[in-house]
Amino acid sequence: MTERLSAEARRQALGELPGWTEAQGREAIGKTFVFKDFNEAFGFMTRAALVAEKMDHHPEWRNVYKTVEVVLSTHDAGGVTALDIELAKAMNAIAKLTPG
Ligand code: H2B
Repeated sequence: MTERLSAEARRQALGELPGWTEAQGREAIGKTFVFKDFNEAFGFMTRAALVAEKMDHHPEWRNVYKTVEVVLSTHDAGGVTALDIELAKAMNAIAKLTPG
């Protein structure tokens, strides 16, 4: 099983992940993505979903119109692991491809 990152390792990883912060009240990381409109937001979610499914690692997320709130944690490990960092990086890369 993938290991939980220490608080220090989490901080270091977050330093290289623009927009991602520690989630409040639980061991997880989060980011709110804001797009141009619903079409861009849902396009992002569609691309991210395909990556997540391939990784067998799935986001908790909430979409309201052009905003997508994402929280990542590894439930099996009870915290943040390298899988969350990898998915967060992929989401940032996907969002960059999305005009808006
Ligand atoms: N996604 C996330 N975010 N955390 C997990 O612990 C997790 C998952 N576990 N997707 C996977 C699926 C697990 O339930 C399956 C059985 O591999």
